[in-house]
Amino acid sequence: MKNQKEPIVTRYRKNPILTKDDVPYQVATVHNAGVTKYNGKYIMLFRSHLHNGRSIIGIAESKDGYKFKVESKPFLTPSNDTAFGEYEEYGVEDVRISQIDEYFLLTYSAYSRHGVRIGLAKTKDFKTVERISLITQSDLRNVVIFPEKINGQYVRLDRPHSEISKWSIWISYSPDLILIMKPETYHWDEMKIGPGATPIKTDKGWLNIYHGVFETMAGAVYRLGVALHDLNDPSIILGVSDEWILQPEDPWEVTGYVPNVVFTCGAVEEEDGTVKIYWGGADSVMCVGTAKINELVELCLKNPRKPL
Ligand code: BMA
Repeated sequence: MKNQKEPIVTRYRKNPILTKDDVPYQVATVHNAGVTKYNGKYIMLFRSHLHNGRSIIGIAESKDGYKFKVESKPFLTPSNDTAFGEYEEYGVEDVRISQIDEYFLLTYSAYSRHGVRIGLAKTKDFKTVERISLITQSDLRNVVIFPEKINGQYVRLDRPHSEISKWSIWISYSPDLILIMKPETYHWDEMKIGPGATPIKTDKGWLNIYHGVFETMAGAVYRLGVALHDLNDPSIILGVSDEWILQPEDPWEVTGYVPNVVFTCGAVEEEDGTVKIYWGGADSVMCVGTAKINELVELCLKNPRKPL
């Protein structure tokens, strides 16, 4: 285990890795990207605010996971098609990518006068994208789909806004919705928690990198934490780390469009046992850092806090 002074996530020394200046069309921010590997390359689907305050999704590509080149046109903008358009009028945000067989499933927040819902789309090649359906009722965002079917079912982590259990993580298998993890009182994630990156399969369980929010006198602070879910039944939580793994520290995480935010929508597992975690800094720029998967797993199991 690392000694206490060494951070569990090592920030890339050239962060931020992507900013609005790298985008060939006019945007105000680059943040909260889903990231995956396709054809040996890293694909990043990032969110940008336009100058009207609404968000669209751009696409960038990289050979090494650090240096990304943005394509000339956005990847996903609010649909003009009537079926989806009405629900995407206020913008599309925070894509998560999950590969199942030959398809990459994309979940994104669709904002409209009817509230925020999750849209599901799919792509095979990151050139064309096909919308499938809106998959939640309103007031639900941060949906992450597990990257394989478990016991024959698609499984997802949800974050409905429920008065019964505010801002918590639920799990659903097609029709079910089960509460699995709540914010912990007087803890770094006491205000809200939500799914972050697509879960990563390890021999000890599914590693879930999530975000937690703490309200301070100066506003909310967004941090990242980890939880471990049972491989065969991910509604069983094997452990939730008591400590956060990343908090806003760099200047571009502390100051920006929304101050004091690190927010993840994607992480990529590498063959050497590390994971590249991608996060938006202050809703303004994209950053990356690496961590050892076994250390993150150990953090979930050692001195875990209660999930509920
Ligand atoms: C959340 C979402 C994220 C954002 C975060 C901090 O509610 O809107 O997209 O990064 O707030 O502003």
